[in-house]
Amino acid sequence: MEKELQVYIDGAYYPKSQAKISVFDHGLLYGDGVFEGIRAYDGIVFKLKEHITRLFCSAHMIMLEIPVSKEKMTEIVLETLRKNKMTDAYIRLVVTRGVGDLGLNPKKCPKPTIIVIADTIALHKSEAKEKGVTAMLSWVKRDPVDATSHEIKSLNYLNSILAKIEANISNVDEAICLDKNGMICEGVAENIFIVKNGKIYTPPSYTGALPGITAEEVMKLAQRLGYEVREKNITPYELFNANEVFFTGTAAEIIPVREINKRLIDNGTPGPITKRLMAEFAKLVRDPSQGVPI
Ligand code: PXG
Repeated sequence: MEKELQVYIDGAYYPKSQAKISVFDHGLLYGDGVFEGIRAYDGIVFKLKEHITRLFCSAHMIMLEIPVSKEKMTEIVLETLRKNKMTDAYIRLVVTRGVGDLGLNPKKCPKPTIIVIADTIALHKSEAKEKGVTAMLSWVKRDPVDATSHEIKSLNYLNSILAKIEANISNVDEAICLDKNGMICEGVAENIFIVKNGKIYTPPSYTGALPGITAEEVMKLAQRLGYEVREKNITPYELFNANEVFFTGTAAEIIPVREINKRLIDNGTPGPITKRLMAEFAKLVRDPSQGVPI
């Protein structure tokens, strides 16, 4: 039998089947906690420092004091990968408010729970990368920045899940959320970009989108390749009439979008700038200078 995954919980490792936390944990009872999704490629954890920084920023916003330092958290992630002898992995880092009572007051939770799972990544079907995915604008508006903003990578993902359910029941691959002003915001777990007349645009984070680490890297990459990249408000009209549309995210990497609400994006095949960025990004994630070695 294959050896079970070893999961880190609060200082100890448990086989996957034994990796359990209390039903009184406020991460479960109230979605009170923060997380990161990180990837390792060929023994290098891509942008680990950036992910750890974002985890601590999310925690700072919800006044959750992570009981270990950033250095220690980095070491826990690396150690979990070593324990599982993994060089290519999807890493889920979760910090919850911890165990409390049946009341939402976080004051009643003395000790946050830290969980690190290193698993294999379920890659998108290669068809998605070659042909692009279908998507729909969902009726679910992204929570604005003065609400439970997705700038915080919190355990509250119902906003995205509601949108994803609409995509599922409409038989499309992905959903796109608008902000409360009707501007394009982001996918359910991806940032979004459009290409128009050779220039690249993405919505600003004040639309309520998560400041994606992949998006940031793709913007820098595109600039290095000589493209103009701008953050700007994007209307549904501009989205439907873009030359190219693509999503970015840790799990998705770069995925072309071929159709939105039954409107083809250009001729419905991945465009040249998307394809070039995909090829260059595939090299970037394997560049040892872009991450931390396991
Ligand atoms: N927007 C949202 C709302 C996200 O949750 C992104 C954008 C892309 O951000 P990064 O930093 O990954 O480029 C995300 C990322 C999962 C999973 O298992 C979710 C994400 C990433 C990895 C895995 O659902 N969300």
